Amino acid sequence: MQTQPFEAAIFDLDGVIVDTAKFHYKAWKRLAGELGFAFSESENEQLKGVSRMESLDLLLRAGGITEVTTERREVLASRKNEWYKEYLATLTPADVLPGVYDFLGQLHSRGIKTAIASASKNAPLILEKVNIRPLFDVVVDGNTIVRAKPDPEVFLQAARLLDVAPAACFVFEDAAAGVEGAIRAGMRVAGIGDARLLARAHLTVTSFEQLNPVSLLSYIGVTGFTGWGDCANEQ
Ligand code: B16
Ligand code: MG
Repeated sequence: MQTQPFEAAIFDLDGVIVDTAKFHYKAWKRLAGELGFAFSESENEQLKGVSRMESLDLLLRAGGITEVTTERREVLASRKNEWYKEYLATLTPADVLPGVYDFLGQLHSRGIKTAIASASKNAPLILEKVNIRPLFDVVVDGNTIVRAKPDPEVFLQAARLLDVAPAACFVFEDAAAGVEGAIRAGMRVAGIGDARLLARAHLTVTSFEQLNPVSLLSYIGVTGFTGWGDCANEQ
C-alpha cells in the first residue's frame, strides 16, 4: 500500500471544477441532430475526458457515419466548438461545482499544491469566466499536451511543473479516460460521479461535498485504502 505523503492535488476541469460537461453534451447532441441521428447521454459518457477530434470520431461512429474527410471533420468539430463557446458565455463563478471552493481552501491551508489537468483547449477561457485560475499553482490543458487522456501525459506534466513525484499526487476525475490516465501516471485517483462508470478509481464520490480532506490526507499519507468510508464526510 501507498506510504508516500500526499503533496499535490490534480484536478480535471470539465465535470470536476465546473459543470461544463453538460454543455459539451448539448453541443454534440446538437451536431448529431444536424447530421440526422439521436445521441443519448449514455453514448456521451464515452466522450468525456477525451480530445475534441476523438470525441467527434466517437460521435460519428455512434451515428453510423464513416469515411469523413479531414476537412469535413475540421468543419464539424469547429461547428460544435462554436456552439460550446456560446454556452460557455453564460458561465459565472456561481457555476463552480458545490464543495470545490471549500475543498481547495482546506488543501491550501495544509500546504498541498494544486493543479488543473484538462484535455480542453477551452480551459483558459473557462477558468477566466469562473475566475478560479488564482487558486491553482499550475494549469496543463489541451493547448500544451500532445497525447490526450487516457494517456498519462497531462498528469505527468502537471506533476513535473509542480515539482512533485507522481506517487505523491492525488487526482480528481469525472471521466473513465481520465481515471485510466491518472492510474497510468502512477497516481491515486478519486472518481467524481457514478461509481459504476468510474470503477477503476481508488475511491468514488458524487461531489466534493462528500469529501473530507482531513480523512483524505490521512488515507493518502498514513493509512492504506480501506474503503470509501475513510474519506466520506460524517454529516
Ligand atoms: P475542448 P476535461 C475535456 O475536458 C472534456 O471532458 C471532453 O469532453 C472534451 O472533449 C475535451 O476536454 C476537449 O475539450 O473541445 O474544449 O478542447 O474533462 O479533461 O477537463
Ligand atoms: Mg472531465
